[in-house]
Order: sequence, then C-alpha cells, then structure tokens
Amino acid sequence: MKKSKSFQKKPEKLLGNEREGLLVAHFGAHAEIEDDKGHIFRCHLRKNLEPVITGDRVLWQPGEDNIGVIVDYLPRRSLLSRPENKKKLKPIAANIDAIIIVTAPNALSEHLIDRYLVAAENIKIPVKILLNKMDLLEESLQSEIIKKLKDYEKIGYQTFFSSTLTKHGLDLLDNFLREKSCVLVGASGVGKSSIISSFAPNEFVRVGETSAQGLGKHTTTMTRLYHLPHGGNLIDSPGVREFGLWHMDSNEIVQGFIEFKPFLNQCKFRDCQHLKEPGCAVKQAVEEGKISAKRYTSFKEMITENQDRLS
Ligand SMILES: Nc1nc2c(ncn2[C@@H]2O[C@H](COP(=O)(O)OP(=O)(O)OP(=O)(O)O)[C@@H](O)[C@H]2O)c(=O)[nH]1
Ligand SMILES: [Mg+2]
Ligand SMILES: [Zn+2]
Repeated sequence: MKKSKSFQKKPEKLLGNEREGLLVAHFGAHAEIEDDKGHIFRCHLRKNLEPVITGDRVLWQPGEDNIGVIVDYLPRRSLLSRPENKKKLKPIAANIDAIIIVTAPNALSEHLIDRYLVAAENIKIPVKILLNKMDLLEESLQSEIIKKLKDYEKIGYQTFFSSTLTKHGLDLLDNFLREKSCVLVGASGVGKSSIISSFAPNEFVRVGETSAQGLGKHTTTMTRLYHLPHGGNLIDSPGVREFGLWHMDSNEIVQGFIEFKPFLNQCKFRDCQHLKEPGCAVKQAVEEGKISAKRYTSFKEMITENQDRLS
C-alpha cells in the first residue's frame, strides 16, 4: 500500500507497545477495544487494514489522547457477513459459536428465516430460531405460529420461545447461551436489544420505544458485544429488512437446505438443478411430503432471484 512518508512516520513514534484486545463495538472509522481487565479503549481503524468487526481479537497500540490504533487482527474461527450490495460483502460479527434468528408473532417471516439459514449453513455456524414476544401471541394464532416453528425443529433447527415482558423462556435460552459467543439477528423491532437487556441488566442497551406494532424503527444502529453475567457473550445487531444472497451460487443455496441432503445424489441427472428436470429426487420428496412444499418454494425463489440478478 502506498503511503506518504510524513504520514507513516509521525503517528508510529507516538504509539505505545502492541497489545491484544477484543473489539466490542464498531462505528465508522472507530472501534471500542476491551483489554483483558475489561477496560475500554477507543481506537482508529487503519484504512489499509482489512475490515475488522465486532467479536474480532485485534492487536492495537495506545496513542495520544487515549485514542489507539488497531494494527492487525488475529485469525477468526468464524465470520458472519451479509451483502451490502451486489458487489460488497459486509462483515457483521466474528468468532461466533451460534447465530440466533430472532422473530416475533407479528413479524414471523419464513422468507427471512430461510435466507439466514442458507447463509449460516454455508459458513458452518450453528443456527437457532427464537420466537420472542410470546405474550403477544393471540390464542387464535397460537397453533399456526407454533407449527411454523415446529416445522423448523423437524428438519433439525432448535427453537426457543421467549417474552422479555413475562420472562417466559429466558431461563432455557440463558442455559444455551452460557460460555458461548452468539449473535442475535433478525428484523427490526422483534426484541433483540430487549433480550440482551434482560440478560445483562447492568449494561445500557438502547431499546425501541413501545408502539402498537413495535416494528421497523431500527433502534440499534451498530453491532455491539455484551458480556453475559453467567459467562459468554451476546452480540446485538441492527435489524434488517432483507438478507440478500447475491454472493452465493446455486450449489451453495442447495447446500443451505439441510433437509434436501439425503436426496441430492438420487436425482437422474448429476447436474440436476432440482427445478424442472425429470427424475429429480428432491421434487419427488416434496410430492411425497418428505420435504415441505413451503421450503421447496423458498428454495426456488432464491435460485430464481439469483439468476435474475446475474442476468
Ligand atoms: N410485548 C412485548 N414487547 C417486547 C418484547 N420484547 C421487546 N419488546 C418491545 O419491542 C420493541 C422493540 O424492541 P427492541 O429490543 O428495541 O427490538 P430490536 O429487535 O432490538 O429492534 P432494532 O434495534 O430496531 O433492530 C420495544 O418497544 C420493546 O419494549 C416482548 O417479549 N414482549
Ligand atoms: Mg436493537
Ligand atoms: Zn434434482
């Protein structure tokens, strides 16, 4: 990378010894780094450094006015990203053990859940689904909504139910979260920040104002890591409207549907796309009720969207 000499020399002289730290929050050209004693330092991000993100372990040097500089990051064990546009992947969180897709009765979108599942399967990070705001689940909708969640359990995804209002289900979730680093993702207003606030009551977590719908306000604007009192970290992320899969090809999308796996080698044609081909074992499994028709429709939508984008 080309740099002017004067730019390179001056800051280096003023910097202290290199230290390791945990990136707990990231905003623009700055980040907050926590050292082993829990002290927080504000740091600049170097322009020539690859993007670092919440959850990264970084090397940094203290500087003037208590502002340091991040100089490098340590190898990651996992990284969740989402496409910002057709060309650019934006990292969301690093070194996570599980992704928790949070949803709510008035915001349950299988469209969004299925996209997160495909992304998570491809980066090989375990993924769970959490239905929050159980207190708002009207009795007339209960069986329908619970069935949707149970359908995900059937194919192998653990589901949780919670209400930050009544505290229902928080203990089971707490047990799961211990000693892990997890990230909460999902639409705006489903209660991601409220869940963190319930688990880490001593932290200041900005929560959306109560509204009839409680949706779509985009209260959280940055991804931040919180320590849990019983061990482990929970990362809060801004709510999303959509999770694009522009960065994935058809094969990666297929691999993201875990229940298709037993059938993939049984199609008549080796290069079967599982769309219109004769002798497709996946389509047959849908007809026989072994694969849910809804998930298969979701798969076809993703493939078509990606083909439209590429054309
Ligand atoms: N009834 C009910 N309301 C809840 C529950 N959890 C959160 N809320 C309310 O839902 C609204 C949105 O909560 P947030 O925690 O800010 O939602 P978020 O998912 O972090 O939203 P973004 O930051 O915009 O992505 C707030 O008014 C909360 O008080 C719940 O379990 N039940
Ligand atoms: Mg939030
Ligand atoms: Zn096929």
